[in-house]
Amino acid sequence: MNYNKAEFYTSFGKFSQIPKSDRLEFAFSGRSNVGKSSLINKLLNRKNLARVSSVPGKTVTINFFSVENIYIVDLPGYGYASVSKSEKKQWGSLIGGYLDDGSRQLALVFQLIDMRHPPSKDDLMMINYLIDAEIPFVIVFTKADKLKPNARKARMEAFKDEIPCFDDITCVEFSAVTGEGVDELRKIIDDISEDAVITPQDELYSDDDEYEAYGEEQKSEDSERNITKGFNGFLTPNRNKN
Ligand SMILES: Nc1nc2c(ncn2[C@@H]2O[C@H](COP(=O)(O)OP(=O)(O)OP(=O)(O)O)[C@@H](O)[C@H]2O)c(=O)[nH]1
Ligand SMILES: [Mg+2]
Repeated sequence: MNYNKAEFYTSFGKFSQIPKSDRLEFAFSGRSNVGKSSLINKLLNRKNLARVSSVPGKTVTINFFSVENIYIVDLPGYGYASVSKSEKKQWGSLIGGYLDDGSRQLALVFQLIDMRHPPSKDDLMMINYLIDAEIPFVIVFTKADKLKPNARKARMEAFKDEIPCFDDITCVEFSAVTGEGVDELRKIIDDISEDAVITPQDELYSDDDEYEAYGEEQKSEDSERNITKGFNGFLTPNRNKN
């Protein structure tokens, strides 16, 4: 994939406004200020395509960037203390609506966690949500440049106990300052995009009842084709196994 070919596509503050798409989507999730926009800029080789905020909580929209035949999706950050109740509600319906939308081809979520700190309550809620919803995800530990080697080692060791199903989750250590981890992220996206079988939009089911009516056999056939549930490398961990 030529990451230099990225363009800003569109931005939405309400889930209902987001147009359907036939493209694979790679979404970046994490608390406000964790470095989502900085990571996307690094990934796409641009200084300020995804705006980096000095004030946390600035990105309250879902922003789509187009790279060749995929979309990179910058999700609004969570966990910013001083947002109002109504803003929180808007955030919830925006993210929840997006992640729950069975008619999109969400290939993978990159869940960002600040490497310097234990995961927040909201981070853990997100991770548990992704596991329970069977959404394939990778954890990216950000701001790696801010830790000295020993502190970094200690933090990475601590994450093993702090994050559920840690052993089954693919993790990438990243810094937007040094560029560490960026090749790894590109490779993950490239590998999925190359292997992907794109399901045409009109064959995706957004109505669960209609989906049920197809019966189990058809359903499993569908799920093999629908890569949102079937990409082998990053299947979400099975909680029952642990
Ligand atoms: N040292 C260092 N600073 C970083 C890194 N990534 C992001 N930052 C800084 O952290 C702050 C927040 O970065 P953003 O990329 O705007 O974070 P965000 O997750 O997009 O935040 P919201 O849009 O509010 O959700 C900025 O001041 C960045 O310069 C990194 O890898 N290393
Ligand atoms: Mg941002």
